[in-house]
Amino acid sequence: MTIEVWRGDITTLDVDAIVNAANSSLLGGGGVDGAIHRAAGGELIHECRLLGGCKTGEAKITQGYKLPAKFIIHTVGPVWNGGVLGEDALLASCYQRSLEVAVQHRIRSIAFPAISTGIYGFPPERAARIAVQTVTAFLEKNASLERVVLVAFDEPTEGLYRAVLENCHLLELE
Ligand code: AR6
Repeated sequence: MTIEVWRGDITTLDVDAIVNAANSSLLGGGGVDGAIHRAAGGELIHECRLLGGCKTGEAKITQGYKLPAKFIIHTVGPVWNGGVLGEDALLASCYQRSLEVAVQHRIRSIAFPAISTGIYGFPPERAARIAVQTVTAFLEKNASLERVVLVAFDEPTEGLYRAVLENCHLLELE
């Protein structure tokens, strides 16, 4: 199985689950979080209120409501602080925990936004490497996932993902 890269609005994707780059309140916000809440409709916030928030690096699941996706996995990325507060490990944990929650719910296809690289200020290339490494390592040990899509909202992010994935393949060949 290979990781796919796709550019566009994650809320339109017909996959079992999309991942939301949320904040610890899980009560909505800007960026992709705002887009997901708008597209899913008002019922989502009611279910989110029952979850009691979410810690950075953790993940919680809800229904997808009006989205094509059946589920939303809400994860909370780290705010970039120069890299001295364990941001790399926390971002890796977002991908890892989201994938674990997906497998627990028998999800076979999942799409991720570029967690933390917007409002939370994580350097995009560093984030792309962590995303690809963490997803690749997870897929090597879990056969139940059939499709993982890394969603880029803009062209530079798409280019970063493609370059990082290309490097992975080159490393494998060495
Ligand atoms: N589809 C796919 N990707 C998107 C979309 C979309 N519709 N909209 C934005 N992106 P951000 P963060 C990309 O800021 O950095 C919220 O207020 C965007 O270009 O959404 O983790 C939360 O409530 C960027 O590449 O999330 C938190 O408070 C990526 O999604 C805070 O922002 C992540 O950008 C989380 O900040």
